[in-house]
Amino acid sequence: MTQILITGGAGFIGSNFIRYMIEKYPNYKFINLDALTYCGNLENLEGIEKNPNYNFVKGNITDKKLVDNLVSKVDYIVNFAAESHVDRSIKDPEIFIKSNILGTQNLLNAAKKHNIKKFLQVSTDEVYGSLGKTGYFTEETPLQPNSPYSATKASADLMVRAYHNTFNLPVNITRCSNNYGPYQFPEKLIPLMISNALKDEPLPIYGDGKNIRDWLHVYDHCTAIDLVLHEGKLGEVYNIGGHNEKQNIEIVKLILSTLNKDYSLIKFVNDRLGHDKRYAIDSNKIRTELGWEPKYTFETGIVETINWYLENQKWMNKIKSGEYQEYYKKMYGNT
Ligand code: NAD
Ligand code: TDX
Repeated sequence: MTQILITGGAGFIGSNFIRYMIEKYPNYKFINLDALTYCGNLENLEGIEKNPNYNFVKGNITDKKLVDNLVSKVDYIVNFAAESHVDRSIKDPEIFIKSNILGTQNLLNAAKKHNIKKFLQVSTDEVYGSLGKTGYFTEETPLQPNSPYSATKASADLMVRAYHNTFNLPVNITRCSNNYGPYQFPEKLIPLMISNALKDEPLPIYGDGKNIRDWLHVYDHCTAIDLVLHEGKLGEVYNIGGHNEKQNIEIVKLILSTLNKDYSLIKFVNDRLGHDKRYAIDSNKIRTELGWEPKYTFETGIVETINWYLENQKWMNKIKSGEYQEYYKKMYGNT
């Protein structure tokens, strides 16, 4: 029976991935290793805990003994575990170095020792840096990370590459654009804006709101990772993106109009330090080599997502009642 270790499975993308895989592969066993940091939330996996093919372990990917023990039991590793928020990395980069770089290296060591069939590193388009008005990130674009977050993700990618080239470790790296969808922590643009709009609170937009991100529904990210895990050529990098470039201001206006709220809720605030101007992914390689196609258009995905947050306000309110309030004050003051 195929056994997969999924790290960071209580976060946004990891929990969506577990839900997707457990239904698609009833003959696989899954171990979810997650430290349950501020954004790890077992409520993202409600219902899944009863599945006999699912096993949750609370622990840190930097824990050598624990990781060695878990990796000895599995065939595959999919590494989602990371500190994932750019703004937090600007305020306090150290934990990013520990979790994103040292944690990945610890997993790689265990993968090498136990002859894992494949190590899949879930990375990001942010490792490529920022684009001007034109052009796309391809897998050959040089790594030029600009934030502490993306610098740690790029470092981890380079370690994964090194373990492949030096030790012949079977690996893949996926680099995806911005995800949106259910169970996203409300520090990220889309859930933050939906949740503030629902409460008639100001919607803080950094700078002029004209920075561009390339948005992909989390479901389509999951199908791409599944494909790379099973069919990706060893040692290769695959970019994942849906050709959905939008300015932040367009997204925020769309959320407000879908919720029948007034644009006067928009509040322009100080820009993010080192704010990358534009991301856009060329996903030709995964489309032509592996036949991946996204299911969602942005127009259908965003409406479905807004409805999910409308129907799951209890989930959101619980998150926002904890340490989140301190974080919000620190980030946005009295916005
Ligand atoms: P998230 O912050 O929602 O979840 C991260 C999860 O990892 C949490 O459950 C957290 O508890 C866990 N975690 C953090 N540090 C850990 C550690 N040291 N040991 C064990 N568990 C730990 O993040 P996400 O948005 O779901 O992103 C998942 C992965 O995908 C990350 O590696 C991120 O860099 C990458 N990624 C995210 C996006 C995006 O748009 N969100 C896009 C491309 C790539
Ligand atoms: O309050 C806000 N106001 C605002 O204008 C927030 C939280 C964000 N923004 C802007 C900054 C970005 O231009 O919106 C854009 C998106 O911001 P985030 O949701 O923080 O995402 P981003 O910084 O683009 O990074 C995301 O995509 C790549 C994820 O957080 C990363 O984990 C992933 O690797």
